[in-house]
Amino acid sequence: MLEQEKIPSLKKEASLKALEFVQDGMTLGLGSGSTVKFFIEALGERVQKGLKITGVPTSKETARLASGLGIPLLELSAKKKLDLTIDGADQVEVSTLNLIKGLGGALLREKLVAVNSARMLVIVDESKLVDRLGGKCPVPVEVVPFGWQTTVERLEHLGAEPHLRLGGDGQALITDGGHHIVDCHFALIEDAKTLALELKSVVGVIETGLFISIASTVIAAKQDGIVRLDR
Ligand code: A5P
Repeated sequence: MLEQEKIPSLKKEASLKALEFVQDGMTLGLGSGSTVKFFIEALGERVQKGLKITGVPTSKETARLASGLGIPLLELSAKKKLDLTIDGADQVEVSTLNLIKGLGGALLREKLVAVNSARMLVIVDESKLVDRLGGKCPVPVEVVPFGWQTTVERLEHLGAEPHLRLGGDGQALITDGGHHIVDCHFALIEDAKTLALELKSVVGVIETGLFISIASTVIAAKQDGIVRLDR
């Protein structure tokens, strides 16, 4: 049984392991979330000691953190092919390395940066590893604010139990891209690839938090050690 208080130190362990994948001269996609925060802090220390890398941030929050640590940054539009993206995940399906991402709200930029990278390295603690995606973890779906209520109805027709995500102010959350997020609850997802295509075809949907065949490697920190999974 994984105790909640052990999770931060496992996130940090996975992050430090990810540093081993970083080489001088690389352009790195910098993910978002509490796990990657540990990675970016450690990367910042290496940069201050002379490591030469450039980062492409996946959120305004990551950009703020990384630039504050002296990590040189570029926009994705300035560097279309990245060497490696390092990011967290909300769920990792162990048999496929398909992911659910976006509980932190940055899924659109995270996916754009990941698919423009030669490799995507995912860092997680063991609580994120699952046999099947879905269940208690919703699939975040980024939608256009215009007429979002109608998009929600179309999502319901796909079998989702959708909930508009609210921000701290109780209003609909606005993403870095100016959109809303609808958290779609499903039972365990039998065929994540098909569901991703179906969700993507809904009018009003911009992107989904289902990352299918994108992750190359997962580093999972478990209480009894670190596990590496490759696709
Ligand atoms: C951000 O939008 C998400 O995709 C995060 O990568 C994901 O939620 C993992 O976050 P934590 O590392 O905070 O669990």
